[in-house]
Parts: sequence; structure tokens; C-alpha cells
Amino acid sequence: MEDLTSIKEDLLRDLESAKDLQALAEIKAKYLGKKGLISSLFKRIREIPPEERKSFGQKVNSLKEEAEKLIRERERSIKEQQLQEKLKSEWEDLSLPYDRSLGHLHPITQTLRRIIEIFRSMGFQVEEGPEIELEDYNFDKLNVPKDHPARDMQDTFYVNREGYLLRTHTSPVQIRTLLKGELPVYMVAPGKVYRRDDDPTHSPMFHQVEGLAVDREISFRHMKFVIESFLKEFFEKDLPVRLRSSYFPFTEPSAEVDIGCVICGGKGCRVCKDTGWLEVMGCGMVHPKVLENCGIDSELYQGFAFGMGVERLAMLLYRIDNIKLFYENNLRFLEQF
Ligand code: 2NL
Repeated sequence: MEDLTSIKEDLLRDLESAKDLQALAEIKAKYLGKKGLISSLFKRIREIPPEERKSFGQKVNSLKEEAEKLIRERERSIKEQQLQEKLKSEWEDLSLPYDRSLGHLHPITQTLRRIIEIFRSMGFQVEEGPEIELEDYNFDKLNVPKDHPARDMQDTFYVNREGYLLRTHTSPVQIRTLLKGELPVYMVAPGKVYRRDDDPTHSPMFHQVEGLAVDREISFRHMKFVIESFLKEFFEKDLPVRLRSSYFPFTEPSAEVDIGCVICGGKGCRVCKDTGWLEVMGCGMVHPKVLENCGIDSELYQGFAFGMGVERLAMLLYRIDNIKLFYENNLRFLEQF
């Protein structure tokens, strides 16, 4: 009987000094485990005179139940204490001031979307394609001769696999569309293009938008009207536009498009190199061979195409003098747009 009282006193003292669940588990094993102090009492029942066994058994049982209850209560109080400590240490003051400024689209993305929206409003569909392209779609089908300098390793990034390259223009997207054979086609192809160029006015990756219209009885005048309408909307003014004769293997005839200098108004400045004009895109009537390469009867169908550099147009629109600013992700630059 004395043992029973002292076991309970020991248990209470142990429980009070238990600081965590690990310590509590050890206490539980010490008293209630298979070889624990209380479990061993049951084994000593034979040492008790028979007439006292019943009441001894009852006392051990109730000690066992009480011990279980005390341990459960201590477990709850340790858990509650740990929760309170956690709440205190992880508390965050949600009322503290924080940076509420929002990000925005990159100026190149803004310019790209501005261009696309103007052509969409004129009924052109937007088409996209892969940046790793077949040499066949990027050059051959476009009537670019096998020995053309643009195909040179010095100008084009060839991928480490026969017949593949990083597209040098978005024209292969238009080839893919023409090959589907669904005519007429009125489309623009925006996206990244790659050339082995790296100087203050050229970047090895830049963005292009090309346009293509293929239908019956498409003429050079349709092209001129579409391009002039686009440029007036893009620069939000009634600019002078002129076409200068030029050459591309995929168009015949071909032209460069100039606008009156948006910086000096045509008087002559550093940007237009004192000519009063700025070259902003290239264009032309789709070469019959390109149509035939895509399985289109060039006697029935004609087309016009054009291509422009997005960085160049963004630089003129926002008056930026260095193309590299677009790729540095300097927030002091980007935040201005
Ligand atoms: C430029 C000139 C141009 C084209 C791109 C084209 C596409 C097909 C057929 C014929 Cl599928 N032409 N594209 C035509 C003329 C000029 O781009 O200076 N780009 C930045």
C-alpha cells in the first residue's frame, strides 16, 4: 500500500518536470509500460494474502486508471503550451505597410500587341510557330538560293542536327499556313527570331512581325494601302510614307518602306542620318515560286507580304537610342513604360 502512494507521488513529480512529448513518452513507459512500475504491481499479487488480494487489485487498477488520466492531461497541456509558443513566434503583423506597386508588360510585348491589334482590326489572323525550324521552311520554300549569304554559318544559328536551325525570320510560320492549303490567307506572324549579329543596333535575338495576304486578284495597291494604314495607326499621325525599290528572294517586286522621320519631322537629324526618312519595314508581292512551293496555283492566286522589326518600331515610338536597354531588365528603364 505504501508502494502505491509513493508511485503516485513519483508520477506527479515526474509529470511536472516533463517539458515535451518525448519526455512524457518516457514517463508513460516507466509507469505503464510492460515492465513499468504499475504493471509490475499486478505481478506481485501472489505475495499478498488471499483475503486482501481483491482490494489490492482494485487499488492497483484505479492507480493505473488515474495514472493514464494524469498522463493524458499532461499531454494535452504540453500540446497547448507548444501551440501557444508557435502562435507567438510565427505571428505576422498583416497591418504593416508593404510595396503595393504592380508590374506591367515589357515595352517589347506592349509594342508587339499594339502591332497585332492594328492588323487584327483589319481582318488578319494571328498565327504562331516554332522557333527551332526546318531549313526547308526557313529558306528553301522561300526561294532563298542554296548559296545565299543569309544561309551562311556566320549569319544563321544552326541547331546541332541536320536540317534544323533557329528561325531567322517568322516567314516559316506563313509557309506552314500556306501548306495547309486553306485559302484565302490573311495572317500576321509575330515572334522571336535569331541572327548571328551583336552590336549597338543588332541583337542575336529580336522580335518580328510578318504579314501575308494571299487571295485572288491581290495587287500591289492593296499592300500599299494596308501598310500605310498600319503606320498611321501605329504612330498615331498622318505620316509621309514612301516605297523604295528593293530585293528579297521571296518577293517580286520588292520594296523598302520609309516614313518621314518621327524625330525631326523630316528636317534631318542624327536618327535619320540627315535624310529626313526612316526605313521601317520591307515588303513585296509574294514570288510565284513561293506559292508553287506551297502547292498553290500562282495563275489563280497572288499575294503580298511584309516584315518589320519590333525593336526598331518600339525604339522609334518611345524614342530609345539603344536596343540593349530592352534586354537588361533594368527596372529604372522598364518602369517608364
Ligand atoms: C524585313 C523584310 C519581308 C517578307 C518579309 C514573306 C513571307 C512569305 C512570302 C514572301 Cl511566306 N514574303 N515575307 C516579304 C518581304 C519582306 O521582311 O525587312 N523584315 C524585317
